[in-house]
Amino acid sequence: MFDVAKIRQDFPILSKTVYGKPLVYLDNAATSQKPRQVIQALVDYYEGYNSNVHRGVHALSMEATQRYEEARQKIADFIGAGSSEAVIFVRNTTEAINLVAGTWAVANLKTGDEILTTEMEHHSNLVPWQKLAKEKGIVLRFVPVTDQGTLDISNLDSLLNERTRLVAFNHMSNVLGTINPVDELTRAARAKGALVLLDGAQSVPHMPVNVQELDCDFMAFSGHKMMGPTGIGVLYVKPSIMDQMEPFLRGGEMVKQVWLEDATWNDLPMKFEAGTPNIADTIALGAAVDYLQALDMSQVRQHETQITAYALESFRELKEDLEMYGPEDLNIRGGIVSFYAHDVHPHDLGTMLDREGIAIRAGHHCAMPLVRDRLGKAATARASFYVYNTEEEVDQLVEALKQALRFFKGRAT
Ligand code: C6P
Repeated sequence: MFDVAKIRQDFPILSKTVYGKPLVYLDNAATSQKPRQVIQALVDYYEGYNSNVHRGVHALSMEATQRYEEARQKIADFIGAGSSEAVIFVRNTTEAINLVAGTWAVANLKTGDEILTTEMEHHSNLVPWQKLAKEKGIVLRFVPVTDQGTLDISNLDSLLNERTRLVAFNHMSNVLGTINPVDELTRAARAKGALVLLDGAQSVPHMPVNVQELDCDFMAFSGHKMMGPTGIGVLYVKPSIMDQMEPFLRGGEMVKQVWLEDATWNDLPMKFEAGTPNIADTIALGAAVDYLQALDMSQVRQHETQITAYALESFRELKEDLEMYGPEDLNIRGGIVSFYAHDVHPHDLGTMLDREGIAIRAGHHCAMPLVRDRLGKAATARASFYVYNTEEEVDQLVEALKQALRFFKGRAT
């Protein structure tokens, strides 16, 4: 059974009060909270076997290396990568996508080639491609977003052609909560011989994800959104493609032989991990994966679907005052609820909710082309859920929203 009360006990921060009110943490799409098990993994490393990896012959280094590589294997298993060699450690989703843009794309794309992405991307999956487009004369195309907050894939034929080399899109939108149709997009990409990059920042923490079943070539995600520490992220690369990629950063660790004027590269995936890696946080991400595996990702998804259904239903009584975004169909909707109150700026709303101990995010969510240009708002408010959130917390959110709306409406008249 999915025992939320028991889960909550694993997260020390959830017993905190903010302005004298119990913390209601609804900013999980920005970063998740960390269970004791993850925090303890950090303490264990620093207190018990802190040392560098892949270098020493001493006991501490061997233990650190073993645990670091065990974490890689856990993560590979978690996303169904088939082999731990397919997992490259980076800082976060942003760095993972930059790695693909700076290596595979620089080497393989030429003037006139095209990249298809979407109007609902996080800046991380736009700005690296813009750089490439400007420097190499690559054409960017965008799948539009419907009024329901889904991708309009009805005109894929006109967006894809023989020059399309990459289709890069998010698995789940961080603004709309939309779970995108990977199958359709991947099939269409394959038909044109294009590779597929999935931004899994919002999907990997919240639902079962199997990169081989999804048939993507690259998948990027961040540890800090899935109960792991900040500063550790993952790039999955299909091994046949990684084999042909040049290194991203150069220096120690990623080399096999070095002469004064030349060098050869280390085995995969170390060829892509230059310098001393983020050892403690990698091992702690392994602990986060253990925690999620024990919960069972299908159960995680089911719990969040329930909370989202409850939130969408509860928000109905505010429908006169709010504009809501994202699909209603919970089969294609994750635990993200973005909204805009007609009478209150999202930042004012965020500040008022904060005074009630409720943490939401207000802003453009690093998706300006979607929020500003497609939704027509400078900012939205966003509540995002995780395994420890409860229906009572949704009630508290709705109650605080009502209060805030009453307050601002009173001032407006
Ligand atoms: N979205 C949010 O509040 P980093 O910052 O590299 O760990 O993750 C970037 C990123 C990439 N893609 C998607 C879909 C994301 O949601 C994010 C991070 C956070 O929505 C911070 S802006």
